[in-house]
Parts: sequence; C-alpha cells; structure tokens
Amino acid sequence: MNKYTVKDYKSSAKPIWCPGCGDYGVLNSLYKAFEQLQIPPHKAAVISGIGCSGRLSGYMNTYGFNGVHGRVLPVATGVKMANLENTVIAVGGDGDGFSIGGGHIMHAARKNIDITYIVMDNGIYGLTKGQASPTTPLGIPTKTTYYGNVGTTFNPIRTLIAYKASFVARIFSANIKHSVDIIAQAIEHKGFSFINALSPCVTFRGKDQYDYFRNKSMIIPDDYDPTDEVKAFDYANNEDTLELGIIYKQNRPTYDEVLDTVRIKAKKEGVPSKLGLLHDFEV
Ligand SMILES: Cc1ncc(C[n+]2csc(CCOP(=O)(O)OP(=O)(O)O)c2C)c(N)n1
Ligand code: SF4
Ligand SMILES: [Mg+2]
Repeated sequence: MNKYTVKDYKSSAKPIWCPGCGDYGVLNSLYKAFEQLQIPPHKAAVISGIGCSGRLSGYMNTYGFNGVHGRVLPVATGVKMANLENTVIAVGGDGDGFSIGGGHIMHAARKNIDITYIVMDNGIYGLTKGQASPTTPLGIPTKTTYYGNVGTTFNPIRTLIAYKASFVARIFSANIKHSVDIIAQAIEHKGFSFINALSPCVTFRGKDQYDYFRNKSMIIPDDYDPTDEVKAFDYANNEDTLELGIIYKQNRPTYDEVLDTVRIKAKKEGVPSKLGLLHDFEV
C-alpha cells in the first residue's frame, strides 16, 4: 500500500484558476506523479515564477517559493544545489519562461541541473489579461496585437534540444494519464528535464484552444528512440503536429556530479591552499 496519496501533496489553499483552465490538469498530474514515485512531501520543493501558472507552487504541500517573474530557474537551481537529496520542480508560464526568463533556460540546460522544469504553455500572458506571448500563433488577435499577432512563434522543443537539455518532452494538460507518466519519467531522469505542457487559457484564448491542441497533437509511438537527436529535431521542426511524449533524451553527468569531480581533483592537488584560500573545500 502507498504511504503517500494524492491528498498528502495538496496544500490547504484551493486553486483559484478560472473554471476550465488547463493548469488544473497539470497540477493534478503533478500530484499523481508524486504519488506514483512516493516522493516524501518534506523532500520536495516546487518553485514557481509569476503568472496564473505560478500559483501552482502554493497548491503543493511541499517546500515552495513563488518568486520573481522570469527567475524561476536561478531560484530552483539554488534550492537544488543547497540540498541534492531534494526533488526540485520548477514551474511557470510561457511568458515567464520564454520572454523575461528566456536567458536562464540555456544555462540550466547546458549545465544539466538536476531539476524538472514544467512550462504551462497557453500561448498568452494570462495573469496580466491577455497580451501576446512568444508562443502565441501568428495572426492571432490579442490585447496587444489587435490586428493579429506578428512575428513567428517560438518553438520551445527545437530550442531546448539545441540548448542540450538532457530530457525534452511535451504533454497536454487534458491527457492526465499520459502527463502523469511523462512527469514521473522527467523527475526520475538525472539531469535537466524540460516539459512543455500545452495548457489552455479558456479566458484569453477561448475554449477552442482545447480543440486546437487536441487536433494538432499526437502521442509518440512506443518504438520511437528519443536518444536519436536527428529524429528529435525532425519532430520539433514539423510544426503541423505537436508530438506528445519524450522527444529527446540524453544521459550525461549532472552539474553536481561534475562539480564533485572538480572538488576532489582540486583537493588532491592542493589547489585551495595554493590559491591562499583559508579553508579547503569540503568533499
Ligand atoms: C518584472 C515583472 N515584469 C512584468 C510583470 C507582469 N507580469 C506578471 S505575470 C506576466 C506574464 C504572465 O504570462 P505567463 O508567464 O505566460 O503566465 P500565465 O499567466 O499565462 O500562466 C507579466 C508580464 C511582473 N510581475 N514582473
Ligand atoms: S486567465 Fe487563463 S491561464 Fe489564467 S487562470 Fe484563467 S484560464 Fe487559466
Ligand atoms: Mg501563459
């Protein structure tokens, strides 16, 4: 029998997202993934940025931090590095992650920080009432693009593969069973796991956004090999279809593992003393 159940991961705060918001599906999938992995609530931290999506950390009965707009990854990196035993989840929106916070993703990815980053992608700034975001499709009217969005749409999957994220996946918030499976695999992956969660904003993109995602998405076949980078780019480049599942995966040392080897080497060679540092590194 499971020691922890979904209710152990729920905080006392009730979600206040609009009825029908896709973020409910992401939250429920996260609860269930935690249950599946039996993660002790006191051994986890959920860090969020600012946006409707950023509210998610407050609904988790784990450690948490609702930080500054666009700065979820530096905070999550610090939390992970302070205690490597903790499961650290970073969450936020497409505006938070790809606009103001866009400069942080490449560094968390290339360093292979051992955290899971879920972007709730609704292609709009929800909290601030409907401005265009980097993932708003071309031609869509928004509060800031009255005559239709101009500029091409940012492709997170292609970018994250190029950034060398070691786990790149896409989920659809309405498909809970599939999302639970992918989130659980992302958490178990050693390294930086990126999940683009298609999560409709019924208020500023309309209920049709569910149909748009449903009609455009397709679950990746079981025989697909996510370690094949060329095929992963093929999937990412085909913007007519939104593949759901693990699109790219690579096993390589995490930031903390590499740092450990540096510490051991430096200590062995007496580098801290040679540099006149007062204390040797703790290994
Ligand atoms: C430094 C800073 N700039 C701007 C804002 C205003 N702001 C708050 S949330 C947000 C965008 C929210 O969009 P997204 O990240 O996509 O999240 P969503 O609400 O759609 O989940 C903006 C621009 C802010 N809070 N702080
Ligand atoms: S405004 Fe959009 S993203 Fe925000 S809670 Fe409502 S439906 Fe969700
Ligand atoms: Mg958004």
